[in-house]
Amino acid sequence: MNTSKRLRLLVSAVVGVLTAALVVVALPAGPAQAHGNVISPASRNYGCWQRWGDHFQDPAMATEDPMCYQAWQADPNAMWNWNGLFREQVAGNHQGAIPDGQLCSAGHTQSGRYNAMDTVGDWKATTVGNSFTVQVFDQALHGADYLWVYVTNPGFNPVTTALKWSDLTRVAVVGNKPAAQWTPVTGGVQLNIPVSLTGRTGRAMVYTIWQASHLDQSYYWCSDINFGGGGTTTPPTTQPTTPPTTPPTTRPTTAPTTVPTTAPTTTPPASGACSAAYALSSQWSGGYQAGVTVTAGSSAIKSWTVKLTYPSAPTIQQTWNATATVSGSVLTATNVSYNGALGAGGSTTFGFLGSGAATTPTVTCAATT
Ligand SMILES: [Cu+2]
Repeated sequence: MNTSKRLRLLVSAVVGVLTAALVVVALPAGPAQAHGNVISPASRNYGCWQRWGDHFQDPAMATEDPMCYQAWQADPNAMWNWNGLFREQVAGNHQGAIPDGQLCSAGHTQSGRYNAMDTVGDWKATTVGNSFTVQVFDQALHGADYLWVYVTNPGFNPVTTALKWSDLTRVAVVGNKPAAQWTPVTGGVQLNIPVSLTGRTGRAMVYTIWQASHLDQSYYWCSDINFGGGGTTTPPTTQPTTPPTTPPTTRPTTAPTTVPTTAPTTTPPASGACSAAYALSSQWSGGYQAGVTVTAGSSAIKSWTVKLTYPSAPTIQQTWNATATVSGSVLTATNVSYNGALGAGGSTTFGFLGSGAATTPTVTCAATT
């Protein structure tokens, strides 16, 4: 993924965090949230989030991208939590855990949050050659015990047919791969898995299983592809823009779901250096997740420090994309090696998990130039 794309994703992520504020989701007990997805060829929910996350209430989605539209209506959290499509305690028995017809929702995982991923229809497909690359993004540096990549068999048509295990042939296997052996990218690490087939044309699906290394946590993603007849596809950097050629087989019958929004607490740039915006991403009984967007002022910066001042001392369990310390009621977060330098007006995000009830901090940002 190139830099401008990734920047666009970051911007989308920011919008996602802001618009997802106040959406209360039930999270499983455990030390960490799920963090990862197949970004190319984009999985169904990652692709929807990528294409529509920054304007998800645009009515054009209903006609331009009807499968994403039905999915957003079914549960917007399937997109805001684009990195959480996983199951736990499967013990390697993926086929036993996930029934036919439910492969794209990981067997209705997370209380059915991702069920709309199973909807049969004309999902946007990424055009690939017979040799292409599956790009897995690991936001949480879990690494992998293994990754398996499947492609549907010739003749399978995802536009009309629900996916079954018997439709799939495994075409790539990656063994144990600690995060340190993945490629560092903004916000995490990435692994490129080459796939090489012959004689394929037309629509198909890629099914990727990522067995993360930190727990018995297995991720499952459906990516729609269209074999364009070419030879090798270098990892695509743009999404297809062709609208669907047939109407969807199921039409949404309810009004679009509106995600509540709140304004973030924002401070103006301090002496032109940087500003920071706090947003609550989600909360549940006993904890919450929050994100902070750091934006450089009118000139580039080399590093940043954000201070979050709370009414009382916060308890922070985990932080990503920043190094954080708590002293009294102040959480001080500084950049990590890869996100300290920002161009003029550029931004980055960091996040954390907190214990207890979420309270809103006041935010300040300081930078070195
Ligand atoms: Cu995780």
